[in-house]
Amino acid sequence: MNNNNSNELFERAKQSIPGGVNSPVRAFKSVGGTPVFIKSAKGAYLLDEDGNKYIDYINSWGPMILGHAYDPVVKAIQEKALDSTSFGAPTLLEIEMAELIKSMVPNVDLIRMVSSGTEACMSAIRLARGYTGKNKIIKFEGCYHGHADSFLVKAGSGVATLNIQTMPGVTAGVSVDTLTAPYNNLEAVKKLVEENKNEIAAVIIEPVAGNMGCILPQKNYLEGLRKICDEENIIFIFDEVMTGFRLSLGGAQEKLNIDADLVTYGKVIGGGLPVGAFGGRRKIMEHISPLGNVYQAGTLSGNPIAMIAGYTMLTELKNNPGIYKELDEKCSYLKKGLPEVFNKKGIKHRINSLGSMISIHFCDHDITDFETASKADIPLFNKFFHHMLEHGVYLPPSAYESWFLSNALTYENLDETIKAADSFQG
Ligand code: HOZ
Repeated sequence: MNNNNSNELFERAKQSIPGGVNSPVRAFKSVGGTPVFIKSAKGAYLLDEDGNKYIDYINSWGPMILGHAYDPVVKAIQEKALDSTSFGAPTLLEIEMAELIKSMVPNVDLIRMVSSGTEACMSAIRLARGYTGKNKIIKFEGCYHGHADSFLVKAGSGVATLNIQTMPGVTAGVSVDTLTAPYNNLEAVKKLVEENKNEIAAVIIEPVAGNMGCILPQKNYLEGLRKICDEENIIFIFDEVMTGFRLSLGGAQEKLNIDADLVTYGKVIGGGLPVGAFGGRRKIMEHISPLGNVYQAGTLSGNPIAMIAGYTMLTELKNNPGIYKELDEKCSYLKKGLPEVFNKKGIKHRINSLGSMISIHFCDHDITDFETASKADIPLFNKFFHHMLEHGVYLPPSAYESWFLSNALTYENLDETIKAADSFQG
């Protein structure tokens, strides 16, 4: 595979951009080698600057549920851009977007648009603190809620990928208010709540974790957290940046049949443009300015181009809910096919998946939290990543990320993927 152009571009990028990338995971630092520079994408495929074509399992880390450059979304963006790209003033489209989301997520009464998942989670935490009058939060080891200071404690995604243990730039004063517990361990949360009686404002969780690979909540775990939050006047926040509108129309809340108090969204609701949002019950959300005094703002919040992209994609999903079954079936096909080839070679592995989120850990133990994920064979994953890339399959360049399927994937693509894995010697 020729990578001359990507290699040259990476060298050039490093002269002007820190590490040559605008987000650390992209740099291939943990898997090694040089990142491929993407020129364009259509449907299930990415095309790089050297003309190599890849089946895409990142899909912009979630949003491309319908595949890249999905015609109705592209057309809507093109048309909307003719009316100007930003106003910094209210629009009809923002109301339509909020109404659309409310129609899909019943426990959202009010929703505020922002420009990223980081902003959404950061604002939800501020709101929880403002609403409860308490300071501390509980997050889970290996969960990633964006790069706001409060969340960079035992975080997943790039923080885990790059094995960053201490975080220069985040003050001890901030970190002290972030308590952490292992994922899927209810007892640890009970203990933290007990030790910090009447001090916990919020519990924030990825209801299906996607930043330490894909990890599912065990039976009654989220229900147990829900109960603790109810008993202790703690705001239960679901970070649905990845799962929202991906696992089902109503996201993880619907798929797992459990309600959070606040829910945060990200890239998915922008259809690939920079968008985030946080929402929930009116009694909590009405504490946000200008209704209340919890301040939160943004010139580009509700940006018309981002809104039309998201609105168009969410409308497609709402009008074609059968897409979720198709995605589930495609993911199940992969989940069945990959073990067949690994088992033939005696490659020990675990595959976790739900809906269209899936990941592989090379190990002989179940993956239920960050500790079990980090005990998997990371060097073997890195080798697998490069093998698949060489064979035209683009996976997340880290064992600590979920893969995301798009419905543009055909069964032929899935067979090609399984065939590529079949030639991996371990
Ligand atoms: N885990 C991140 C998505 N939630 C990866 C994307 C990034 O950090 O660039």
